[in-house]
Amino acid sequence: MSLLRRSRSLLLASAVAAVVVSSGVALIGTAQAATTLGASAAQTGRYYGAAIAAGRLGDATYTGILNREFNSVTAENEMKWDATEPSQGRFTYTNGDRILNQGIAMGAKVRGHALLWHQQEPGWAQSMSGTALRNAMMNHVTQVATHYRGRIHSWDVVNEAFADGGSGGRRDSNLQRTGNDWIEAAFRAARAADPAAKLCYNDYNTDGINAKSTGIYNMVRDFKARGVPIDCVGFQSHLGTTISGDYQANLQRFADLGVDVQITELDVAQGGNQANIYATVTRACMAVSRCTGITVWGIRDSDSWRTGENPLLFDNSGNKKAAYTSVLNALNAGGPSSPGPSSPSPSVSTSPQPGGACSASVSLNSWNGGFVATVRVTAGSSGVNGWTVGVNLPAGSAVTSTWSAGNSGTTGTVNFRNVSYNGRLAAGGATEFGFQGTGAGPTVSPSCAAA
Ligand code: 9MR
Repeated sequence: MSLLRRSRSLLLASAVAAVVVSSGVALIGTAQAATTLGASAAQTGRYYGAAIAAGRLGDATYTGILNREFNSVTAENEMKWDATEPSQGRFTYTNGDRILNQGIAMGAKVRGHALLWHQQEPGWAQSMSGTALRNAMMNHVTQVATHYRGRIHSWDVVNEAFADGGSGGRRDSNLQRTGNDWIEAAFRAARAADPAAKLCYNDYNTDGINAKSTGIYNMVRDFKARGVPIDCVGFQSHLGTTISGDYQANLQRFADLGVDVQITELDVAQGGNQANIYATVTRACMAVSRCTGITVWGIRDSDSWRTGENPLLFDNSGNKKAAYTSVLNALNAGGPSSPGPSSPSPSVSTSPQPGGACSASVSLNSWNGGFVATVRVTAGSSGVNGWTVGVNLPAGSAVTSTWSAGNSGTTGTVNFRNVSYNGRLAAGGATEFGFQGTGAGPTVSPSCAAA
Protein backbone atom coordinates (compact mmCIF):
# COMPACT_ATOMS: atom_id res chain seq x y z
CA MET A 1 0.00 0.00 0.00
CA SER A 2 1.45 3.36 -0.97
CA LEU A 3 1.91 6.07 1.64
CA LEU A 4 -0.70 8.15 -0.13
CA ARG A 5 -3.21 5.33 -0.17
CA ARG A 6 -2.52 4.42 3.44
CA SER A 7 -2.97 8.00 4.61
CA ARG A 8 -6.14 8.34 2.54
CA SER A 9 -7.67 5.23 4.14
CA LEU A 10 -6.68 6.38 7.58
CA LEU A 11 -8.24 9.76 6.90
CA LEU A 12 -11.36 8.05 5.65
CA ALA A 13 -11.57 5.70 8.61
CA SER A 14 -11.10 8.48 11.13
CA ALA A 15 -13.53 10.83 9.37
CA VAL A 16 -16.22 8.17 9.29
CA ALA A 17 -15.61 7.20 12.91
CA ALA A 18 -15.66 10.82 14.10
CA VAL A 19 -18.88 11.63 12.34
CA VAL A 20 -20.76 8.50 13.36
CA VAL A 21 -20.21 9.65 16.93
CA SER A 22 -21.08 13.29 16.39
CA SER A 23 -24.03 13.38 14.00
CA GLY A 24 -24.82 9.93 12.63
CA VAL A 25 -24.23 11.18 9.08
CA ALA A 26 -21.25 9.54 7.40
CA LEU A 27 -18.87 12.18 6.06
CA ILE A 28 -15.84 11.50 3.94
CA GLY A 29 -13.00 13.94 4.65
CA THR A 30 -14.39 17.44 4.70
CA ALA A 31 -16.98 16.84 1.97
CA GLN A 32 -20.50 15.60 2.67
CA ALA A 33 -21.20 11.88 2.18
CA ALA A 34 -22.05 11.32 -1.46
CA THR A 35 -25.70 10.83 -2.30
CA THR A 36 -25.47 8.95 -5.59
CA LEU A 37 -24.03 5.52 -6.35
CA GLY A 38 -21.34 6.77 -8.74
CA ALA A 39 -20.14 9.58 -6.48
CA SER A 40 -20.09 7.25 -3.47
CA ALA A 41 -18.06 4.64 -5.30
CA ALA A 42 -15.70 7.32 -6.64
CA GLN A 43 -14.73 8.27 -3.10
CA THR A 44 -12.60 5.13 -2.99
CA GLY A 45 -11.60 5.23 -6.66
CA ARG A 46 -14.25 2.75 -7.77
CA TYR A 47 -17.03 3.00 -10.33
CA TYR A 48 -20.70 2.11 -10.03
CA GLY A 49 -22.18 1.26 -13.40
CA ALA A 50 -25.27 -0.01 -15.17
CA ALA A 51 -25.86 -2.07 -18.27
CA ILE A 52 -27.85 0.14 -20.62
CA ALA A 53 -29.81 -0.39 -23.82
CA ALA A 54 -29.64 2.02 -26.76
CA GLY A 55 -33.39 1.55 -27.31
CA ARG A 56 -34.19 3.02 -23.90
CA LEU A 57 -32.12 6.20 -24.16
CA GLY A 58 -35.21 8.15 -25.28
CA ASP A 59 -36.98 7.35 -21.98
CA ALA A 60 -36.57 10.42 -19.76
CA THR A 61 -37.08 8.56 -16.47
CA TYR A 62 -34.44 6.03 -17.48
CA THR A 63 -31.84 8.56 -18.62
CA GLY A 64 -32.61 10.77 -15.62
CA ILE A 65 -31.60 7.97 -13.24
CA LEU A 66 -28.68 6.98 -15.47
CA ASN A 67 -27.20 10.48 -15.59
CA ARG A 68 -27.74 11.07 -11.89
CA GLU A 69 -26.54 7.80 -10.39
CA PHE A 70 -23.94 6.03 -12.50
CA ASN A 71 -20.34 6.67 -13.55
CA SER A 72 -19.87 3.62 -15.76
CA VAL A 73 -21.97 2.05 -18.50
CA THR A 74 -21.95 -1.34 -20.22
CA ALA A 75 -23.70 -2.06 -23.51
CA GLU A 76 -26.28 -4.71 -22.62
CA ASN A 77 -26.33 -6.10 -26.19
CA GLU A 78 -25.02 -3.46 -28.61
CA MET A 79 -21.32 -4.39 -28.71
CA LYS A 80 -21.86 -8.14 -29.03
CA TRP A 81 -20.76 -10.09 -32.10
CA ASP A 82 -24.23 -10.37 -33.69
CA ALA A 83 -24.73 -6.62 -33.28
CA THR A 84 -21.33 -5.44 -34.53
CA GLU A 85 -20.64 -7.90 -37.38
CA PRO A 86 -24.05 -9.07 -38.66
CA SER A 87 -22.48 -10.38 -41.86
CA GLN A 88 -18.88 -11.41 -42.15
CA GLY A 89 -16.53 -8.46 -42.57
CA ARG A 90 -19.35 -5.87 -42.47
CA PHE A 91 -19.15 -4.01 -39.18
CA THR A 92 -21.99 -1.89 -37.79
CA TYR A 93 -21.33 0.32 -34.80
CA THR A 94 -24.40 2.56 -34.78
CA ASN A 95 -25.92 1.27 -31.56
CA GLY A 96 -22.60 0.48 -29.89
CA ASP A 97 -21.55 4.05 -30.57
CA ARG A 98 -24.77 5.32 -28.99
CA ILE A 99 -23.80 3.58 -25.78
CA LEU A 100 -20.23 4.87 -26.05
CA ASN A 101 -21.40 8.44 -26.65
CA GLN A 102 -23.86 8.26 -23.77
CA GLY A 103 -20.97 7.19 -21.53
CA ILE A 104 -18.70 9.95 -22.82
CA ALA A 105 -21.41 12.57 -22.38
CA MET A 106 -21.81 11.47 -18.76
CA GLY A 107 -18.05 11.48 -18.14
CA ALA A 108 -18.48 7.78 -17.33
CA LYS A 109 -16.26 4.79 -17.92
CA VAL A 110 -17.44 2.48 -20.68
CA ARG A 111 -17.19 -1.30 -20.31
CA GLY A 112 -17.04 -3.21 -23.57
CA HIS A 113 -19.16 -6.38 -23.59
CA ALA A 114 -18.27 -8.79 -25.13
CA LEU A 115 -15.79 -9.60 -27.91
CA LEU A 116 -16.22 -13.40 -28.02
CA TRP A 117 -19.13 -15.39 -26.59
CA HIS A 118 -20.71 -18.64 -27.75
CA GLN A 119 -24.15 -16.97 -27.48
CA GLN A 120 -25.26 -14.13 -29.73
CA GLU A 121 -22.86 -15.26 -32.41
CA PRO A 122 -24.10 -14.00 -35.78
CA GLY A 123 -25.66 -16.76 -37.90
CA TRP A 124 -22.74 -16.83 -40.33
CA ALA A 125 -20.29 -17.59 -37.48
CA GLN A 126 -22.54 -20.25 -35.93
CA SER A 127 -22.15 -22.34 -39.04
CA MET A 128 -18.35 -22.01 -39.19
CA SER A 129 -15.60 -24.13 -37.67
CA GLY A 130 -11.86 -24.79 -37.71
CA THR A 131 -9.32 -22.37 -39.13
CA ALA A 132 -11.91 -20.30 -40.95
CA LEU A 133 -13.76 -19.67 -37.68
CA ARG A 134 -10.54 -19.01 -35.73
CA ASN A 135 -9.52 -16.40 -38.30
CA ALA A 136 -12.97 -14.83 -38.22
CA MET A 137 -12.90 -14.72 -34.39
CA MET A 138 -9.54 -12.98 -34.25
CA ASN A 139 -10.50 -10.57 -37.01
CA HIS A 140 -13.63 -9.72 -35.03
CA VAL A 141 -11.63 -9.04 -31.86
CA THR A 142 -9.13 -6.90 -33.76
CA GLN A 143 -11.71 -4.87 -35.68
CA VAL A 144 -14.04 -4.11 -32.79
CA ALA A 145 -11.27 -3.37 -30.27
CA THR A 146 -9.63 -1.12 -32.87
CA HIS A 147 -12.87 0.76 -33.53
CA TYR A 148 -13.22 1.51 -29.81
CA ARG A 149 -9.47 1.90 -29.16
CA GLY A 150 -8.68 4.26 -26.30
CA ARG A 151 -12.35 4.65 -25.29
CA ILE A 152 -13.05 1.46 -23.36
CA HIS A 153 -12.14 1.13 -19.69
CA SER A 154 -12.44 -2.68 -19.66
CA TRP A 155 -13.31 -5.22 -22.33
CA ASP A 156 -14.95 -8.54 -21.62
CA VAL A 157 -12.68 -10.20 -24.16
CA VAL A 158 -14.12 -13.65 -23.57
CA ASN A 159 -17.47 -14.35 -21.94
CA GLU A 160 -18.75 -17.56 -20.33
CA ALA A 161 -16.23 -20.06 -21.73
CA PHE A 162 -16.31 -22.41 -18.71
CA ALA A 163 -18.78 -25.24 -18.13
CA ASP A 164 -21.27 -25.33 -15.27
CA GLY A 165 -21.19 -28.24 -12.87
CA GLY A 166 -18.26 -29.95 -11.25
CA SER A 167 -15.80 -30.40 -14.12
CA GLY A 168 -14.03 -27.07 -13.77
CA GLY A 169 -13.32 -27.33 -17.49
CA ARG A 170 -14.21 -25.49 -20.64
CA ARG A 171 -17.69 -25.37 -22.13
CA ASP A 172 -18.09 -27.03 -25.50
CA SER A 173 -18.76 -24.57 -28.34
CA ASN A 174 -17.61 -24.01 -31.88
CA LEU A 175 -15.19 -21.42 -30.44
CA GLN A 176 -13.67 -24.01 -28.07
CA ARG A 177 -13.43 -26.55 -30.88
CA THR A 178 -11.01 -24.26 -32.75
CA GLY A 179 -8.42 -25.19 -30.08
CA ASN A 180 -7.94 -24.67 -26.35
CA ASP A 181 -5.69 -21.66 -26.99
CA TRP A 182 -8.55 -19.56 -28.41
CA ILE A 183 -8.91 -17.57 -25.20
CA GLU A 184 -5.28 -16.50 -24.97
CA ALA A 185 -5.22 -15.76 -28.71
CA ALA A 186 -8.22 -13.46 -28.18
CA PHE A 187 -6.52 -11.63 -25.29
CA ARG A 188 -3.36 -11.11 -27.34
CA ALA A 189 -5.34 -9.77 -30.29
CA ALA A 190 -7.28 -7.43 -28.01
CA ARG A 191 -4.10 -6.08 -26.37
CA ALA A 192 -2.52 -5.40 -29.75
CA ALA A 193 -5.65 -3.56 -30.93
CA ASP A 194 -6.25 -1.48 -27.78
CA PRO A 195 -3.31 -1.40 -25.38
CA ALA A 196 -5.11 0.98 -22.99
CA ALA A 197 -8.17 -1.15 -22.25
CA LYS A 198 -8.15 -3.52 -19.31
CA LEU A 199 -8.81 -7.00 -20.63
CA CYS A 200 -11.22 -9.17 -18.63
CA TYR A 201 -12.47 -12.72 -18.59
CA ASN A 202 -16.17 -12.66 -17.56
CA ASP A 203 -18.43 -15.46 -16.29
CA TYR A 204 -21.43 -16.42 -14.08
CA ASN A 205 -21.92 -19.02 -11.33
CA THR A 206 -18.54 -17.93 -10.05
CA ASP A 207 -19.92 -16.23 -6.94
CA GLY A 208 -17.88 -18.17 -4.41
CA ILE A 209 -15.17 -20.81 -4.38
CA ASN A 210 -16.53 -23.66 -6.51
CA ALA A 211 -15.37 -25.98 -9.28
CA LYS A 212 -16.18 -23.47 -12.02
CA SER A 213 -14.50 -20.48 -10.37
CA THR A 214 -11.50 -22.67 -9.55
CA GLY A 215 -11.20 -23.71 -13.20
CA ILE A 216 -11.12 -20.02 -14.15
CA TYR A 217 -8.69 -19.27 -11.32
CA ASN A 218 -6.31 -21.91 -12.69
CA MET A 219 -6.56 -20.42 -16.17
CA VAL A 220 -5.81 -16.89 -14.89
CA ARG A 221 -2.87 -18.16 -12.83
CA ASP A 222 -1.50 -19.92 -15.91
CA PHE A 223 -2.02 -16.80 -18.07
CA LYS A 224 -0.17 -14.62 -15.56
CA ALA A 225 2.69 -17.16 -15.37
CA ARG A 226 3.06 -17.24 -19.16
CA GLY A 227 2.59 -13.52 -19.80
CA VAL A 228 -0.79 -13.78 -21.54
CA PRO A 229 -2.20 -10.23 -21.27
CA ILE A 230 -5.10 -10.50 -18.84
CA ASP A 231 -5.90 -7.61 -16.46
CA CYS A 232 -9.21 -8.43 -14.81
CA VAL A 233 -11.86 -11.01 -14.08
CA GLY A 234 -15.56 -10.18 -14.17
CA PHE A 235 -17.93 -11.87 -11.74
CA GLN A 236 -21.39 -11.49 -13.21
CA SER A 237 -23.23 -12.13 -9.95
CA HIS A 238 -26.72 -12.94 -11.18
CA LEU A 239 -27.87 -13.94 -7.71
CA GLY A 240 -30.90 -15.66 -6.23
CA THR A 241 -32.09 -15.39 -2.63
CA THR A 242 -28.83 -16.52 -1.00
CA ILE A 243 -25.17 -15.64 -1.34
CA SER A 244 -22.19 -17.88 -0.75
CA GLY A 245 -20.28 -17.18 2.49
CA ASP A 246 -16.98 -17.12 0.61
CA TYR A 247 -18.04 -14.54 -2.01
CA GLN A 248 -15.42 -12.03 -0.81
CA ALA A 249 -12.72 -14.68 -0.30
CA ASN A 250 -13.22 -15.74 -3.90
CA LEU A 251 -12.71 -12.18 -5.19
CA GLN A 252 -9.64 -11.88 -3.00
CA ARG A 253 -7.99 -15.06 -4.28
CA PHE A 254 -8.26 -13.77 -7.85
CA ALA A 255 -6.95 -10.33 -6.83
CA ASP A 256 -3.99 -12.08 -5.21
CA LEU A 257 -3.08 -13.46 -8.64
CA GLY A 258 -2.40 -9.87 -9.75
CA VAL A 259 -5.61 -9.07 -11.65
CA ASP A 260 -8.35 -6.56 -10.91
CA VAL A 261 -11.76 -7.98 -10.13
CA GLN A 262 -15.06 -6.40 -11.10
CA ILE A 263 -18.69 -7.22 -10.36
CA THR A 264 -20.03 -7.02 -13.88
CA GLU A 265 -23.74 -7.96 -14.14
CA LEU A 266 -25.18 -7.78 -10.66
CA ASP A 267 -28.86 -8.47 -10.07
CA VAL A 268 -30.53 -10.22 -7.13
CA ALA A 269 -33.92 -11.95 -7.01
CA GLN A 270 -36.40 -9.93 -4.98
CA GLY A 271 -37.22 -11.57 -1.68
CA GLY A 272 -36.69 -10.93 2.00
CA ASN A 273 -32.94 -10.80 1.52
CA GLN A 274 -32.52 -8.63 -1.53
CA ALA A 275 -31.24 -5.52 0.25
CA ASN A 276 -28.92 -7.62 2.45
CA ILE A 277 -27.46 -9.51 -0.46
CA TYR A 278 -26.82 -6.28 -2.36
CA ALA A 279 -25.09 -4.91 0.75
CA THR A 280 -22.98 -8.07 1.13
CA VAL A 281 -21.80 -7.86 -2.48
CA THR A 282 -21.00 -4.15 -2.11
CA ARG A 283 -19.08 -4.66 1.13
CA ALA A 284 -17.13 -7.53 -0.43
CA CYS A 285 -16.01 -5.33 -3.31
CA MET A 286 -15.18 -2.45 -0.97
CA ALA A 287 -13.03 -4.78 1.15
CA VAL A 288 -10.91 -5.98 -1.78
CA SER A 289 -8.63 -3.18 -2.92
CA ARG A 290 -8.39 -4.62 -6.44
CA CYS A 291 -12.17 -4.73 -6.79
CA THR A 292 -12.43 -1.68 -9.03
CA GLY A 293 -16.16 -1.40 -9.59
CA ILE A 294 -19.67 -2.81 -9.67
CA THR A 295 -22.16 -2.88 -12.54
CA VAL A 296 -25.85 -3.68 -12.13
CA TRP A 297 -27.50 -5.39 -15.10
CA GLY A 298 -30.14 -2.76 -15.83
CA ILE A 299 -31.67 0.24 -14.08
CA ARG A 300 -35.35 -0.36 -13.21
CA ASP A 301 -36.92 -3.75 -12.52
CA SER A 302 -38.85 -3.29 -15.76
CA ASP A 303 -35.55 -3.00 -17.68
CA SER A 304 -34.26 -6.36 -16.42
CA TRP A 305 -33.82 -9.52 -18.48
CA ARG A 306 -35.15 -11.41 -15.39
CA THR A 307 -38.81 -10.73 -16.05
CA GLY A 308 -40.92 -10.91 -12.92
CA GLU A 309 -38.01 -11.21 -10.48
CA ASN A 310 -37.67 -7.48 -9.74
CA PRO A 311 -33.90 -7.87 -9.27
CA LEU A 312 -32.66 -4.27 -9.60
CA LEU A 313 -32.22 -1.13 -7.46
CA PHE A 314 -35.10 0.95 -8.87
CA ASP A 315 -38.75 -0.10 -9.19
CA ASN A 316 -40.75 0.07 -12.41
CA SER A 317 -41.52 3.75 -11.80
CA GLY A 318 -37.89 4.62 -11.14
CA ASN A 319 -38.19 4.91 -7.36
CA LYS A 320 -35.25 3.88 -5.19
CA LYS A 321 -35.80 0.52 -3.48
CA ALA A 322 -34.50 -0.61 -0.09
CA ALA A 323 -31.67 -2.35 -1.93
CA TYR A 324 -30.57 1.03 -3.30
CA THR A 325 -30.19 2.46 0.18
CA SER A 326 -28.26 -0.56 1.41
CA VAL A 327 -25.83 -0.23 -1.50
CA LEU A 328 -25.36 3.52 -0.99
CA ASN A 329 -24.68 3.04 2.73
CA ALA A 330 -22.16 0.28 2.05
CA LEU A 331 -20.36 2.47 -0.50
CA ASN A 332 -20.31 5.43 1.87
CA ALA A 333 -18.92 3.28 4.68
CA GLY A 334 -15.66 3.28 2.72
CA GLY A 335 -12.90 0.73 2.48
CA PRO A 336 -9.42 0.48 1.03
CA SER A 337 -8.96 2.63 -2.05
CA SER A 338 -9.03 1.11 -5.47
CA PRO A 339 -7.65 0.56 -8.03
CA GLY A 340 -4.72 -1.43 -6.77
CA PRO A 341 -1.54 -1.45 -8.81
CA SER A 342 -2.51 -1.25 -12.44
CA SER A 343 -1.92 -4.63 -13.93
CA PRO A 344 -0.64 -4.30 -17.49
CA SER A 345 3.03 -5.00 -16.98
CA PRO A 346 5.45 -3.46 -16.48
CA SER A 347 3.61 -0.70 -14.70
CA VAL A 348 5.11 2.43 -13.19
CA SER A 349 3.18 4.99 -11.25
CA THR A 350 4.31 8.50 -10.44
CA SER A 351 2.88 10.17 -7.38
CA PRO A 352 0.59 13.15 -7.55
CA GLN A 353 2.10 16.39 -6.31
CA PRO A 354 0.39 17.38 -3.08
CA GLY A 355 -1.42 20.67 -2.57
CA GLY A 356 -2.69 23.04 -5.25
CA ALA A 357 -5.91 23.17 -7.21
CA CYS A 358 -5.42 19.72 -8.67
CA SER A 359 -2.94 16.88 -8.86
CA ALA A 360 -2.19 14.26 -11.49
CA SER A 361 -0.69 10.79 -11.44
CA VAL A 362 0.37 8.56 -14.31
CA SER A 363 0.25 4.80 -14.62
CA LEU A 364 2.11 3.27 -17.50
CA ASN A 365 1.80 0.22 -19.64
CA SER A 366 5.14 0.06 -21.47
CA TRP A 367 6.62 -2.28 -24.00
CA ASN A 368 9.80 -2.20 -26.06
CA GLY A 369 9.45 0.97 -28.15
CA GLY A 370 6.16 2.30 -26.89
CA PHE A 371 3.77 2.95 -24.03
CA VAL A 372 0.25 3.84 -23.04
CA ALA A 373 -0.14 6.31 -20.17
CA THR A 374 -3.32 6.66 -18.14
CA VAL A 375 -3.39 9.95 -16.25
CA ARG A 376 -5.67 10.49 -13.29
CA VAL A 377 -6.51 14.14 -12.54
CA THR A 378 -7.82 14.82 -9.04
CA ALA A 379 -9.25 18.18 -7.94
CA GLY A 380 -8.10 19.76 -4.68
CA SER A 381 -10.38 20.93 -1.93
CA SER A 382 -12.12 23.63 -3.98
CA GLY A 383 -12.84 21.81 -7.24
CA VAL A 384 -11.87 23.08 -10.72
CA ASN A 385 -13.70 24.22 -13.84
CA GLY A 386 -10.91 23.10 -16.15
CA TRP A 387 -7.40 21.69 -15.93
CA THR A 388 -4.07 21.42 -17.71
CA VAL A 389 -1.59 18.67 -17.02
CA GLY A 390 2.06 18.99 -18.02
CA VAL A 391 3.90 15.75 -18.71
CA ASN A 392 7.64 15.59 -19.24
CA LEU A 393 8.65 13.01 -21.82
CA PRO A 394 12.18 11.63 -22.02
CA ALA A 395 14.27 12.63 -25.06
CA GLY A 396 13.33 10.52 -28.08
CA SER A 397 9.74 9.89 -26.92
CA ALA A 398 6.67 11.32 -28.65
CA VAL A 399 2.89 11.30 -28.17
CA THR A 400 1.09 9.60 -31.06
CA SER A 401 -2.54 9.73 -29.89
CA THR A 402 -4.57 11.14 -27.00
CA TRP A 403 -8.06 10.40 -25.69
CA SER A 404 -10.32 12.36 -23.34
CA ALA A 405 -7.96 15.37 -23.52
CA GLY A 406 -6.35 17.66 -26.09
CA ASN A 407 -2.57 18.09 -26.30
CA SER A 408 -0.27 20.86 -27.46
CA GLY A 409 3.05 19.52 -28.64
CA THR A 410 4.11 15.88 -28.82
CA THR A 411 7.67 15.89 -27.42
CA GLY A 412 9.48 17.31 -24.40
CA THR A 413 6.97 18.86 -22.00
CA VAL A 414 3.53 18.07 -23.45
CA ASN A 415 0.54 19.97 -22.09
CA PHE A 416 -2.83 18.21 -21.96
CA ARG A 417 -6.07 20.10 -21.48
CA ASN A 418 -9.51 18.83 -20.55
CA VAL A 419 -12.19 18.31 -23.21
CA SER A 420 -15.72 19.68 -22.82
CA TYR A 421 -17.13 16.91 -20.65
CA ASN A 422 -14.33 16.31 -18.14
CA GLY A 423 -13.09 19.78 -17.16
CA ARG A 424 -15.39 20.34 -14.20
CA LEU A 425 -14.33 18.38 -11.15
CA ALA A 426 -15.97 18.73 -7.78
CA ALA A 427 -13.74 19.00 -4.70
CA GLY A 428 -11.80 15.72 -4.51
CA GLY A 429 -13.37 14.50 -7.77
CA ALA A 430 -11.27 12.75 -10.39
CA THR A 431 -11.23 11.95 -14.07
CA GLU A 432 -8.87 10.08 -16.36
CA PHE A 433 -7.40 10.69 -19.80
CA GLY A 434 -4.77 8.81 -21.72
CA PHE A 435 -2.20 8.96 -24.42
CA GLN A 436 -0.10 6.57 -26.41
CA GLY A 437 3.48 7.23 -27.44
CA THR A 438 6.64 5.91 -28.99
CA GLY A 439 9.82 5.54 -26.98
CA ALA A 440 9.88 5.41 -23.20
CA GLY A 441 7.06 6.72 -21.02
CA PRO A 442 7.29 9.58 -18.51
CA THR A 443 9.24 8.90 -15.32
CA VAL A 444 8.65 12.10 -13.35
CA SER A 445 5.49 13.42 -11.71
CA PRO A 446 3.22 15.46 -13.95
CA SER A 447 2.12 18.96 -12.96
CA CYS A 448 -1.52 19.98 -12.77
CA ALA A 449 -3.01 23.47 -12.87
CA ALA A 450 -6.57 24.79 -12.87
CA ALA A 451 -7.43 26.36 -16.23
O1 9MR B 1 -29.48 -8.86 -20.85
C1 9MR B 1 -29.17 -9.48 -22.07
C2 9MR B 1 -30.47 -9.80 -22.81
O2 9MR B 1 -31.08 -8.59 -23.21
C3 9MR B 1 -30.16 -10.66 -24.02
O3 9MR B 1 -31.39 -11.07 -24.61
C4 9MR B 1 -29.37 -11.86 -23.60
C5 9MR B 1 -29.03 -12.70 -24.80
O4 9MR B 1 -28.37 -13.86 -24.47
O5 9MR B 1 -28.16 -11.43 -22.97
C6 9MR B 1 -28.41 -10.74 -21.79
O6 9MR B 1 -27.21 -10.41 -21.14
C7 9MR B 1 -26.40 -11.50 -20.75
C8 9MR B 1 -24.96 -11.04 -20.83
O7 9MR B 1 -24.67 -10.57 -22.11
C9 9MR B 1 -23.99 -12.15 -20.45
N1 9MR B 1 -24.32 -12.73 -19.18
C10 9MR B 1 -25.70 -13.12 -18.97
C11 9MR B 1 -26.62 -11.94 -19.29
C12 9MR B 1 -28.07 -12.31 -19.01
O8 9MR B 1 -28.49 -13.33 -19.84
